[in-house]
Amino acid sequence: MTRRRAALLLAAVSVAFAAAGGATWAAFTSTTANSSSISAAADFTAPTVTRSTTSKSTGYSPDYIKQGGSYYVYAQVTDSGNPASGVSTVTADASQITVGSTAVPLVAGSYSVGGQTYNYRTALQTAAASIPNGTKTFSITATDAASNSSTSSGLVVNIDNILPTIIGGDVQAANVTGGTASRMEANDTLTLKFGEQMDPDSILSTWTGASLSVTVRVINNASNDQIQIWNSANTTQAALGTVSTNGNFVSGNVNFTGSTMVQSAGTLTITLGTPSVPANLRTVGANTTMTWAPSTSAYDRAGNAFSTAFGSSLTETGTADIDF
Ligand SMILES: [Ca+2]
Ligand SMILES: [Ca+2]
Ligand SMILES: [Ca+2]
Ligand SMILES: [Ca+2]
Repeated sequence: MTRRRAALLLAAVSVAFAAAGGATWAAFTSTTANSSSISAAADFTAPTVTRSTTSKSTGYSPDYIKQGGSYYVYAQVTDSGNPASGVSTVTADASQITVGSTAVPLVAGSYSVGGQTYNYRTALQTAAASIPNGTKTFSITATDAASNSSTSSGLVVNIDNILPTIIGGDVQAANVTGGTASRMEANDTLTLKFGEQMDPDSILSTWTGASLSVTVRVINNASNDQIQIWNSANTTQAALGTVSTNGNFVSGNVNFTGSTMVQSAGTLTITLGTPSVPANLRTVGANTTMTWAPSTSAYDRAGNAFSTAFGSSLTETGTADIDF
């Protein structure tokens, strides 16, 4: 093909597309004289919603909200094309959560929730006053500057209106393999179980549930020594209330520094670190039955705070046994 023929063909194609009226041409990338084809480049590709979540406005855990609660819809949106024309608008249909909210705009920015980053988020929304427990769906529509549009639908948010209580909870302790039973020591474990998964950020600010260094305080209290969990620096108490050992485990206060705490579903496992005053540790040598009074500051993934409606303290379950 001659250079002139190529130019004519290019012009003809341009006219044809302009007449069709549907396409926005971003650029022509190559028109080689020796080729019988013309490769044109434009953005015919709608943006992609890589991930999204609808989450309460506080804490760490994503994907959960409660009726009447405030929430955001987040999305990570990228546009492609050759070249991409760029994301123009992103909207959410959250009408199953908030009546009438069929096209809530998401604003570009840098957001983070549940350990993920997002580049679009709605303004703060308020869920309907009454939504049954279970799941609801939402969708996200993203449109690029060339008017290509895509919708991700059937996205799920969990509705949880049930307050965590002592029901389903437990407190247990275990002796480290090869350790001295009935004596607190490094690598013994304390297990605190809630009836449902809690938001770790409500227990210690910025905690994600991954293994975290903490200080375990054992407060001498005659024959009912008390246990509290504090942050690594031993300056902020975790919202885990107090465990009463009903045993004489220490003759004076002991801090287990470099202890660790990790979350798995509703269960927190605390592994004791190094005792600050080993001489204060005692071997109880008898069965003990612990009780645990959780904190009402802790809340679940939907933001429901721990409630004392069924009692403020729960008792170690199972057959009477030696602890630690
Ligand atoms: Ca709940
Ligand atoms: Ca032990
Ligand atoms: Ca004591
Ligand atoms: Ca026991």
